Amino acid sequence: MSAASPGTEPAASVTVPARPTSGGGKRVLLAKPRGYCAGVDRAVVAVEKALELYGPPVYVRKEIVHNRHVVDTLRQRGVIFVEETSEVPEGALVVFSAHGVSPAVHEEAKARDLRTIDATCPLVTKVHREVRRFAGEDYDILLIGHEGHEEVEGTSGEAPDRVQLVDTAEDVRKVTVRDPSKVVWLSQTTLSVDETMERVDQLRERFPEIADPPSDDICYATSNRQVAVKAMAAECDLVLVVGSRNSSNSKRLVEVALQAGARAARLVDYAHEVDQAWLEGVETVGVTSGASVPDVLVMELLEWLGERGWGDVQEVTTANEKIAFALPRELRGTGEGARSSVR
Ligand code: 10D
Ligand code: SF4
Repeated sequence: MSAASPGTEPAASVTVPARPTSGGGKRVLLAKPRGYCAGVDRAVVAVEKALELYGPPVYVRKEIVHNRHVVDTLRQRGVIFVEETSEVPEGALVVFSAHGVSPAVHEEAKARDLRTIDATCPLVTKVHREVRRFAGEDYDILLIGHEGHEEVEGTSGEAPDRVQLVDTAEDVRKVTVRDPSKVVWLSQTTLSVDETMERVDQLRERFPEIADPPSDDICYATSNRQVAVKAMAAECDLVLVVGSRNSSNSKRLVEVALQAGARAARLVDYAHEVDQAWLEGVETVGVTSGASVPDVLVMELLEWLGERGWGDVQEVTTANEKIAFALPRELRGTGEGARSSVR
């Protein structure tokens, strides 16, 4: 992976405050960057704009992003979430989620005369383009990703005959290609950077000529959040990651925290889900959140911790993110630069 992700300024220096040496050492280390990425903010704004311009109901295929609070809030405002476009009434408006959809889904929507807004993150679209390009050049594409995840379903759908999903080490052992000199690996955007590199090493042992993606597929937000949690993990007795169970990048933060030396790590949607028993004997609590998580949920967790004695909060900054994306094409000119209100 590249040293600094695009749209990111590395912090001038990263200081992880040392533990207090004597008594009353309860403290919180708060990771930065955490929470909303540019693709999530754009997707949530797209739904808000659709509600504003066309009024409810607005249909959204799948969860716009994998966060319970975001989905529940938008549902209360008049969004109807569906699993498939076949559930959307003919002629109605449907938004495609940030995770992207296959060309077959676009075709189905067209056939049913649906009006569409495509909120696919531009960094996911970039991987779709790579699949089309390598498939066009007749490569076998080994897509590293998690089975059943919406993003890989959309990405694979660009060239189902050429893409094979590689999730586990066992998948690497089993996969076969037509011509080992014409094979490339690509990946889902929200994977563990370290685990992916392990998978790539295993693939390279089997296929020494395997080509790399033209640029990193794991996105800046995923890798920055992992770097931040890694920086503080070894100092933490417990890391609390705010995020939903179906959020790949949030779940990866729990794993990365544990691998980087946190004594324990847990995923919670809300502060009230924290079990008091997790805090027994704990001095340093690390806090971070996934790329689909509004910061208000992190603030509520800090308040909850503060009420229980963890009021000393120190931010550990490993990078400053500067990236923002233009609205989906269908919404251009409807007020650029807006930020989502579910934050
Ligand atoms: O599960 P996930 O990490 O891919 O999605 P989530 O909605 O939690 O975060 C945003 C990431 C997207 C839309 C994939 F690029
Ligand atoms: Fe885009 Fe990365 Fe955010 Fe996914 S996690 S929406 S790829 S910026």
